[in-house]
Amino acid sequence: MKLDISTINKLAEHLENCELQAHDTTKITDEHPEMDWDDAYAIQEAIKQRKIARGCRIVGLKAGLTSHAKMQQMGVSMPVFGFLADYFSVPEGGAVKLSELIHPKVEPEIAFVTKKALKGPGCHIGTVLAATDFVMPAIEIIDSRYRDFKFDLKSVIADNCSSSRFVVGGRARPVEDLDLRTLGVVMEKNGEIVSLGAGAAVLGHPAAAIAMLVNLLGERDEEIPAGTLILSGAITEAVMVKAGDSVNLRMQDLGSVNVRFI
Ligand code: OOG
Ligand code: MG
Repeated sequence: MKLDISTINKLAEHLENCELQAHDTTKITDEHPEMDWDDAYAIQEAIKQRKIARGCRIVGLKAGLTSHAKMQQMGVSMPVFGFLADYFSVPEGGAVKLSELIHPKVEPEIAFVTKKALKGPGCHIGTVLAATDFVMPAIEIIDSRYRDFKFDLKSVIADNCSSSRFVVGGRARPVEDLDLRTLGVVMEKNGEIVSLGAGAAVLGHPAAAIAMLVNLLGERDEEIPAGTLILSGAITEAVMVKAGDSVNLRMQDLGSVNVRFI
């Protein structure tokens, strides 16, 4: 760690205020180029603790930058993880208020819900599949607090990986009868196709993103409990949305999920 605890808390407060007040900021590594990976996750953790202290529940986890499409779009090269708070959850078919966000984008993702605890090291696709209760289609709404979505990995980790809202829906299905690699994904905005893909876009197999997350948390001696919702990361590039837009995500064998922006 390169930053002291008061700097970590100050940066957490700053980034969380940007989130809660929907205003953007310059990336924090501009002022703190010395910060390291542990500092970045410590800031994210401090944001989580601020929310818990205010009575928020943490309802899940997310992996991010797990596809080449996303890494290329954001100019970064390594997956990251963040947390999901209760108020991030939008009901299926629900409306997201743009006044609460800065510059949201939507991403098509496969959501996993676990039925057994997972702990690294050594977690692999097989462990993840054996511990998965069911998968569901998810639209993640990301909203980087950084101006123009311009950031580096440490800045985005500190900013809880741009987490902002998510919608899960469609059909919840156990993984036994699904090939998550060839699972086709079609996302439409206002009736026009804006992204197409298949599960394999995420690290070759979406369960590999969950395994990566489990192993990263294992380095901190943390386990993921049974019953956890985990977003495995965008299959395609994220797509900008504005007021009046309506987004539909269809996944092969998993039905569809919708969200509107007002
Ligand atoms: C970082 C979050 C990326 C994903 O699914 O890849 C992410 C960002 O692009 O702002 O959620
Ligand atoms: Mg995402």
